[in-house]
Amino acid sequence: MNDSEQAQAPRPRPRRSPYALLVALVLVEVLLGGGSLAAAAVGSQLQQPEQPEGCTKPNRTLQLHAVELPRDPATNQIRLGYGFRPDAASYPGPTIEMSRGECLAITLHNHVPAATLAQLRTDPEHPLGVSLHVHGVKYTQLSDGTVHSQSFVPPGESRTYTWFAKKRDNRTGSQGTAGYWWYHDHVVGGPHGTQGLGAGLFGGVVVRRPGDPKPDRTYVTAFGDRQTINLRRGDATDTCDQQNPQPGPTCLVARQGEKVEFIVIGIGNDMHTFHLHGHSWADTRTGLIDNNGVMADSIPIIDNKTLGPGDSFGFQVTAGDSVGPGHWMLHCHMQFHSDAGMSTTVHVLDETGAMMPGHEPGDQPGGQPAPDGGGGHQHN
Ligand SMILES: [Cu+2]
Repeated sequence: MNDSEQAQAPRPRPRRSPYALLVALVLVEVLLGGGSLAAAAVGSQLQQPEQPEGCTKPNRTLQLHAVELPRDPATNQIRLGYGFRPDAASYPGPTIEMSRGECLAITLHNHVPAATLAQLRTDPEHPLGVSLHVHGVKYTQLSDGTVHSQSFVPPGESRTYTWFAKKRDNRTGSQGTAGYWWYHDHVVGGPHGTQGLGAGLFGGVVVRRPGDPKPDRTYVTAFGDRQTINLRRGDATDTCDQQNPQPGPTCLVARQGEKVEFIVIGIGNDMHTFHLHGHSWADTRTGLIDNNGVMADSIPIIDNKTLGPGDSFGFQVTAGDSVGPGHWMLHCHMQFHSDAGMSTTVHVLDETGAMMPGHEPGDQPGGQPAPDGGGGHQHN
């Protein structure tokens, strides 16, 4: 039969589809009191495992709070943060440290007002809530932190997420989870949490193996859109008090000789290159060479690393190693990004804790308020 014949032929009677037949069968089954097929279909959704394979029961619990913070003074954008306490929320949120083999139950409490979440919503049909989505460690779909899996937290409610820092298993080929990762919202504003991320709901994760060196302090630097480090740029990236510097998201400070750990995260839409002055590290899982200290030429030693959206890496350096105290720049090495203010300073204090002269607030380049208030993507 060719096309024209088909067009003129009487249309065959529609056949009952196999789906319709299935539905009818289920209906009959349910009406007769069996209902086993329907129950199985519902049950498969309800009976998802809460813990990933290898974790029978969480061996640690943590409380995490999502709150609204004061708006960004430069752009008036909404700011949200995670914190171990509601009054200690920040962006980036607190670094979540895990030991290899550990199974962690994190209860997320959503204190962000519904009205704020509604303002960030891009589609009026999208549900209001926040979530916790993690990279690198193991979790089941119930801890995915997404809308489609219903694993988010409506305003005023709480939900527990289970993360497992699985150990490497050479027998099965499971690669393990040690290293540097990150967590973030995946729900605010839309199904990818773009507005939640842009408002500040992200933080670093590190999984340590037995024997991994512990740092004296850890800093997270998230490189994002509009030439921002931790959603700030220029002077706003560095608010260190020169006389009494207090470590925090906008004051990267360490004493000479301290082990300082950096967790570097790419958020948003742009590519970046992370560069730290005066310090270098091995391009490995931890930034260290663990081959009994034997230097292997096959492992690159770097001081600059390309970072795409969603990427994370980390490393430890000895502050001021071979170079002494000072004001060491940390910046994106895409030149127009650093010129626009994507730059901050790591202050290495001397052994007495004093800051070297030669750095005044306002020394950062750029620092003009980012003109785009809507989380868009632009170069300027
Ligand atoms: Cu950049």
